[in-house]
Amino acid sequence: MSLSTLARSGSLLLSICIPLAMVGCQPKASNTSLPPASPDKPKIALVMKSLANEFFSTMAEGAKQHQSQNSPQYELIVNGIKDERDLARQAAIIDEMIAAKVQAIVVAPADSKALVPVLRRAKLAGLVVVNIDNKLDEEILKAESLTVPFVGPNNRLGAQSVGQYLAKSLKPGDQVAVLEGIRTSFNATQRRLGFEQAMKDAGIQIVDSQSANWETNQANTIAASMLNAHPDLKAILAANDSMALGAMAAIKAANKTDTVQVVGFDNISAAQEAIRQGKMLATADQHGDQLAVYGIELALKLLQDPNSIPEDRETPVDLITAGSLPQ
Ligand code: ALL
Repeated sequence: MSLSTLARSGSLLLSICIPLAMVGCQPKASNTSLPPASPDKPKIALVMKSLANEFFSTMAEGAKQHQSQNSPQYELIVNGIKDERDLARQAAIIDEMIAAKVQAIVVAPADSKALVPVLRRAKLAGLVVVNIDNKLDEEILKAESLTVPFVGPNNRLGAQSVGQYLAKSLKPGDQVAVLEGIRTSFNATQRRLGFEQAMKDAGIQIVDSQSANWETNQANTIAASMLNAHPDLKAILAANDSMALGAMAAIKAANKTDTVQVVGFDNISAAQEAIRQGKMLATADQHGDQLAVYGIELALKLLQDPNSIPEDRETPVDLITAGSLPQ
C-alpha cells in the first residue's frame, strides 16, 4: 500500500492518526487533530520506522484492522518516520506521544541503543512500553534498570534458514557478499550472524559484508561496487528485501542475472514477485501484519493488569521460496 493511501485511509478512521512527519499531524496536547480523549478507553501509540518500507505499512494495516475489530477496547495512533536513520524524529514522536498522554507505546526502535533514554522517559511518565520487531539493547536496559518486554522473531534463525536454502544451490568455496541493516540495530546484527553461520556451515566464503542501512538505493550502490570488486560473486544475502531489490537492480545492470543469486528478509510484495519470476531465490516472512498486533495485545494486557509480569514473546518467522508462494 502506498504512503498516500495509508495516510488517506488513516485520516478517515476516528482513532487513527497517520505519520506525523509526513502529513503534519502533530499530536501535541494542544492539537485538535488527535482523537478526543476518552476517559475509559486507553490510547495506544504504535511507533514504527520508515513507512516508505512496505514492511511497516503492512504492519500499520494489521494494527488498524485489529483496532477496528476491537474498537471498544482501545484507540490507536499510528506513527512512522520517513528515513530509516532518522532516530531524532522517532525519539521526538515518542516525546509527543508522552505529551499527548497516551497510555501505552508499542515501538519498533530504529536503533537498539539510542531510543532507550526517551523510552525511559515514557516509563517514568507511567506509560506501558512494549518493544516490537527490533530488540532494545539488553545491557543498556539493565544499566538503566528498565524492563521492557520484547515481541518479535528470532532473526538469527530466520536469516540462517534463508542462508541454508541458498547454500543448497552453491558449492563449498563459492564467494558471496552480505548487505547488512543498520549496525546498531539488534535485528540487523542477528541476521548477519544467521547468514554467517549458514555460509560457514556450508563452507561458503563471505568476501564482503557492508551495511546499506536497510535502504534500496544504498544497497544498489554498494552491490554494484561489490560485483565490480568480486567478479566471481555467486550470491548477495540482504538483511531485508528493500536492500535485496537494490542488489537485484545492480546485478541486472552488471548483466549478471544468470550467475548471481539474491536472498532477502521480510516477504514484501516486490520480493514475492521477484521470487515467482526467478530473480530472487528466497526471503523470510516475519508476519509484519501481526507483529504490532501481538505488541498491542501485550500492551492491553499490561494496562488491564499493571501487576502482571511482562514476558517476551517470540513470534513466527518462515522461509519463503518459489515453492511456498501461491502462483
Ligand atoms: C527491521 C524490520 C525489517 C525492515 C527493517 C527496515 O526492523 O524487521 O526487516 O525491513 O527494519 O527498517
